[in-house]
Amino acid sequence: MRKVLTTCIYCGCGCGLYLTEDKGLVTGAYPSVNHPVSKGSLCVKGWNCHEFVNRMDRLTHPLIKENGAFRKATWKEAIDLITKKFKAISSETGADSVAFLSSAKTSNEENYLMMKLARAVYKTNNVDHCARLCHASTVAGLAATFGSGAMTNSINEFEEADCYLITGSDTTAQHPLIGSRIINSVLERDAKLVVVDPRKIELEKYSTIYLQQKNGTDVAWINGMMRVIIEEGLEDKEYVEERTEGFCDLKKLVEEYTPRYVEKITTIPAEKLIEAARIYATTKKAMIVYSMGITQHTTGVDNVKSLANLAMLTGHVGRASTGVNPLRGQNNVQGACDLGALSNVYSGYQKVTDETAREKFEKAWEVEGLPGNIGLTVTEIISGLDGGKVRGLYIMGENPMISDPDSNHVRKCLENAEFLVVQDLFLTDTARFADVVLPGASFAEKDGTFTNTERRCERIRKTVDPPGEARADWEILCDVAKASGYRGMDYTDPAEIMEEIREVTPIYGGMRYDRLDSYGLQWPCPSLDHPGTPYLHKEKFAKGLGTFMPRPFIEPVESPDDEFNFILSTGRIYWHWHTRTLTGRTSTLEREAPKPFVEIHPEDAEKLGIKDEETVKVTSRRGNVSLAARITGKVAPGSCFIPFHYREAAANVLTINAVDPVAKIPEYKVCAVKVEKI
Ligand SMILES: Nc1nc2c(c(=O)[nH]1)N[C@H]1C(S)=C(S)[C@@H](COP(=O)(O)OP(=O)(O)OC[C@H]3O[C@@H](n4cnc5c(=O)[nH]c(N)nc54)[C@H](O)[C@@H]3O)O[C@H]1N2
Ligand SMILES: Nc1nc2c(c(=O)[nH]1)N[C@H]1C(S)=C(S)[C@@H](COP(=O)(O)OP(=O)(O)OC[C@H]3O[C@@H](n4cnc5c(=O)[nH]c(N)nc54)[C@H](O)[C@@H]3O)O[C@H]1N2
Ligand code: SF4
Ligand SMILES: [Mo]
Repeated sequence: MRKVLTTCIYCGCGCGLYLTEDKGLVTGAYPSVNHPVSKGSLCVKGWNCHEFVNRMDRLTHPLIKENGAFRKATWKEAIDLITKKFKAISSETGADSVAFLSSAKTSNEENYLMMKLARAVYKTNNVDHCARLCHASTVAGLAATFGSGAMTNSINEFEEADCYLITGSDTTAQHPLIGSRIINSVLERDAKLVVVDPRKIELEKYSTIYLQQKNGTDVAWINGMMRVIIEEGLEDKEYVEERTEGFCDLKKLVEEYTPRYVEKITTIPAEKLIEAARIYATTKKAMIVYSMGITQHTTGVDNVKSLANLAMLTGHVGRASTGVNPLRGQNNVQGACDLGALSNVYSGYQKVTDETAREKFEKAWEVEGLPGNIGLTVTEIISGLDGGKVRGLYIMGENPMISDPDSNHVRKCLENAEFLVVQDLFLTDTARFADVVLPGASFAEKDGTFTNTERRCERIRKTVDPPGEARADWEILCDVAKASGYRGMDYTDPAEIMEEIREVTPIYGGMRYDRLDSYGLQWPCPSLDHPGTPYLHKEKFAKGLGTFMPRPFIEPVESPDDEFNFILSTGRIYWHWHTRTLTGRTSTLEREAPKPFVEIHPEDAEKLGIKDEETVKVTSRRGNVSLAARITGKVAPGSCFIPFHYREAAANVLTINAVDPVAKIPEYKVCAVKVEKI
């Protein structure tokens, strides 16, 4: 059996694993022992990440829809049709009538090419991807306060921290190799663990103190903690003085957030808030860890800024085992952002609105007239299909029919799309609406790089050939560019694409393939002799002084009322991945979690006369789903939780398409529903 070192396709931990190959098939996966993240372990998804690769229902040929049905097509036919349509649309109604959705499942090189195709060939900044649904608020909030939107510290630094403040991250389920480091620290080194989450997650069992807030009230408790810290003189005065600006404004704003006032908004008992604030402020090496519970709100950017304020106030940024650590979700969502698959930036976060940056990319790509207007974001692109603002859409490796908010609205938009291309491994619910479907090669069938949550850019390696005529995304994108008349997208392999990325992207300047060979390098890595950067903002912040950005508490857009009297929150479980395209085709995972459910508190179940596992109907202003009730004390009375993995009872039928005004991220974590016995 051949063994090939590569990187896990699932979460942002970025574990290093070996795929085994026998007679042209991937037969298994097992962990690298020396890899700095996996260190000989994987979670259950990693151990089983090879299975979907071999499934018989992989897409193996391009498909073209004719009279409502798909037929097999040749690559030439499919690509000619795509370029003909895209060119016609863009010349008829302008460059911004076409749009591109890139993919955090694909490689850095592929994301770079997707944004190059949109910008250099089709002259539009309408290119975006699932980071918009995920950590867009982090990128905006941390860039404003610290000057860089990335996780400040590294995964191995979790092993040395004295305190963790975990909020809105179900760490053991969604980032298992980070979760296990936290548990080990608590059990073996007596580290303190503060958990703030509306739902009793696994880590609650290990916590020093647990605060259960009402969903969507984070700014209030964070401001409250800062008030306690200032009142008790626990702030790091020297740090605030030397390294930050705007403290007076912060002090003034948080004055109002007394523990009693915060209790009224959040339901967190005042004494608990005070105790938690003391623990975080007085430990030397304290790490803030957060994820979607903080970002997926109409106040997502405010939430992130507030956490950044808290960390600066206590001097917990710029040292090992401290910092503000947004755990990035998809295997390569960090990389997709770094490489510019976002509507406002080129690779390396160089702004499309900056004339110097535009000139630089015009020169590098040998084109003229790169657009300077910020493009449309994911939900704006999808909404734009209805009404014809967006007439042509090219989706690579995303499944918005299940993952975007308000599915009934999404369905209408996809139905009304004038011309839709979907490039995926499987015929997804989104692909069914496409005019052209292109078969991509999976992570096991191509070379490239992924960048994990700690900014580590690491290799993926081809282990087997793709099935049928499926091809690597980078090859397909190059062919589309060529057929569109552009000569500047011709590469022999991903290493050559990385050479171009290095030239135009300062933070990736030193990422040459031979240097990434064993376990990768962490950006910023500006030159070939640079060793990479484990933690950020060491002597000064990326932007010089860190800026306090105090924010007042604002209610979520939709709160419970007499009719829709429950708060619904949506998220994930350990066994499944997003729209279940991959994990639903993996027998062990599917066996453990085969069907959709809604978590309801025992008190509510009793009031409604609902028994465990009984089918119930959950309705919001946008639609309804029927699914099994799971009665559990994990959720608070008056709230319920549905994982969004299951197309059979898709949580997004219920969610609201309201977005943060700055980051444009949807409020997946709060909407109002009613729950009924059927
Ligand atoms: N098994 C598995 N792992 C995954 C994924 C997957 O699909 N499956 N997806 C990956 C991706 S892309 C991402 S982005 C990450 C997401 O990882 P997480 O963010 O950890 O996952 P979620 O389940 O979305 O939500 C996290 C927590 O937010 C809490 N929460 C809900 N509302 C609020 C609130 O108002 N405030 C606060 N503070 N917390 C709240 C929930 O109770 C939950 O515990 O996971 C990654 N890892
Ligand atoms: N209600 C609710 N909705 C949510 C969230 C939530 O918490 N609640 N979370 C949001 C978040 S954080 C995220 S990240 C999004 C995720 O939303 P999506 O990105 O839409 O979800 P995935 O299921 O990961 O879709 C990835 C697709 O890529 C395909 N794929 C895998 N590898 C490759 C490849 O190499 N090439 C190509 N071409 N395709 C490939 C897979 O088959 C799959 O169809 O969902 C969001 N939606
Ligand atoms: S922790 Fe994440 S990267 Fe590691 S094996 Fe599990 S899913 Fe893969
Ligand atoms: Mo995500």
